[in-house]
Amino acid sequence: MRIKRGIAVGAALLLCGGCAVTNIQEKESHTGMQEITEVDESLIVVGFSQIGSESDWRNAHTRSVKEALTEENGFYLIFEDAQQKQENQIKAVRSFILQEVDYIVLAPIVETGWDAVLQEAKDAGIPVILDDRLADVDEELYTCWLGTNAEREGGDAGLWLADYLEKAGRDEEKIRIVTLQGTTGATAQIGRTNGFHKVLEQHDNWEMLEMMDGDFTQAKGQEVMETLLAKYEDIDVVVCENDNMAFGAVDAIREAGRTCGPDGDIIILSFDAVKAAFDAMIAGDINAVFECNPLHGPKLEKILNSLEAGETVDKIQYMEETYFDTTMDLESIRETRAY
Ligand code: GYE
Repeated sequence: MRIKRGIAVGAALLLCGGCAVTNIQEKESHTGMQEITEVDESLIVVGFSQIGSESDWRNAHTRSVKEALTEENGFYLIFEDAQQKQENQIKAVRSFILQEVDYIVLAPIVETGWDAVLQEAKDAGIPVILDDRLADVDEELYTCWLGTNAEREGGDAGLWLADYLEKAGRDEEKIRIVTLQGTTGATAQIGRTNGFHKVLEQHDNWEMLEMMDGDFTQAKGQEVMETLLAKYEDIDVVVCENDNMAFGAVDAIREAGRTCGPDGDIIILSFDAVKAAFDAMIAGDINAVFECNPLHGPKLEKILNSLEAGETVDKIQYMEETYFDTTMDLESIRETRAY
């Protein structure tokens, strides 16, 4: 167990005198005073830099991690929400290093820009677990990564579309597609775009009219869809790189007096499969959703316990995922969804 150095520790040591607590967490309070938190030495201290709360998926992910890394389970979790800003994540990681946490869990908003701060964590001897999205760094700089196979998800969406169009007798027809992309440079954006494009390239009659960044949020998804609807008269398919952008797209389509879903003019494909996406499929607004499982907490807990026991863990760990469309019994599946 590490002990913080510096002024704060001086104060903390005076505070706890000869007590058994040896791990001390400290942060600036709103008054500018330093708050000292005494952490039981048996707990594993984890600093988690979360991206933000941009989507239903993200909120489910946060809940899952918080529910797993509890004191009852042997953890002391320091949670930092970066409000969708990489600079806040870098600050959070640096503060975790200063606090001498046992492990850092980082969900990197985009893949680039992490070399320096992850090198600092390595130099401090703190293992880093990348969670959800990848960082484009030397693989020596992180212990392992847990997340989704976004490229496979994108490919599955493309294959589903090909099959759907064929069954509808539209496999020779010109198909005009637009994409509402996730945050540019994020693993989920890169993977889903690339995976879908691999299928698109095999279909000469499919045309990608335009791809626009909707930042994984409902508001931006709606705004971007409004722009695309004003620009292109004929749109056959909208690929939404997450559910919340799909909800925004559906609103924009409705407001423009257009229709979507299995009985409408525009096919909507989405990713995540949060509960509200089941409602949208049941309502006939979205055609198919490619699942991305946010319940990382239990797997993360397992990884941390293995590392703590000195075991090696798989460098790359994928979540299990499937897809759902309106031909399925969505009402009963929805009942079993945890998010
Ligand atoms: O699909 C989206 C979220 O990185 C897989 O981020 C994650 C994505 C998820 O905001 O809803």
